[in-house]
Amino acid sequence: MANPTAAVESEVNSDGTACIRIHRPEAKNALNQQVREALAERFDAFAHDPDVRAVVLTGGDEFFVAGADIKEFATASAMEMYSRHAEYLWRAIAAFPKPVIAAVNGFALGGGCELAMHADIIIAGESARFGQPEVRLGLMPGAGGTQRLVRAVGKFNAMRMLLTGSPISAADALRMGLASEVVADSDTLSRAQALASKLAALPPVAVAQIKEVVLAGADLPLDSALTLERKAFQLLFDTQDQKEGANAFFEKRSPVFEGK
Ligand code: CO8
Repeated sequence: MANPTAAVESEVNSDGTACIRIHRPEAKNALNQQVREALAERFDAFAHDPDVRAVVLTGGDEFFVAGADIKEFATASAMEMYSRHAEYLWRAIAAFPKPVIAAVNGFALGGGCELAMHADIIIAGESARFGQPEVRLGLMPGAGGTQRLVRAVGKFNAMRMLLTGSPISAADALRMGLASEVVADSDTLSRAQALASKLAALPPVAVAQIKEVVLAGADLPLDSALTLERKAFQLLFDTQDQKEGANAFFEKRSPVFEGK
């Protein structure tokens, strides 16, 4: 892949998609500070790159991410953990305005499961295992695991995962709503890329508004969320892409969306 940055590699494709790959096989892709900084840097860069309309996030064919790097916090004090301000790095991914598709084969544990939950769509290979094992280390999730998981799978599924630390299979993740699709391991990345390519061809302002309203609205009272939706819906009538979409429909041709 082009643009290697430490253990995070990325490439931008001509179809408007980008792929970000974590590549630290010696530690099962564990998220050390260097990987987290590189991830934040890539997401920041792609947020501002008009040639990127959708991102695939992967760890490769065999494992996604085995969590935060345990070596980096085994002996850390509370003030050391506080001073690292990992939340600034996670925020770059959480606030990323374009669709993110996680392609997950193998383990997505701890910070790896939390990273997958930052995505908008999760394509899981049959080998995928999702878990929040922090409790077994005398810890708890610290990057959204107690909050995003319960919102995704509900209290009783989330509590079982969080309190026991036991990972779940791809099939269980699909059943619970923690995966969007399960495919053969050999198809995970290509399926994610095909989906990203489809999203990249859609009107980017509408796509971004849908993502923003779904995420922001989920934590608002219904009336406020519906107001937010209505305002975003109205905003789209000022885009050229909305006119292009309607015109192409009546002219029985494929629309060409320019993000304007
Ligand atoms: N951190 C550091 N090194 C790791 C990690 C990790 N999370 N996971 C694996 N490694 C290393 C191993 O130490 C080993 O190194 P070495 O070869 O030098 O001994 C190498 O990767 C290969 O690992 P294994 O031999 O254990 O490989 P297996 O295939 O037998 O097992 C597993 C793979 C099941 C993934 C196993 O390695 C494992 O259980 N890993 C730890 C999983 C875990 O507990 N993750 C949660 C970490 S805590 C966390 O994520 C908190 C998040 C908080 C938010 C972040 C805020 C900073």
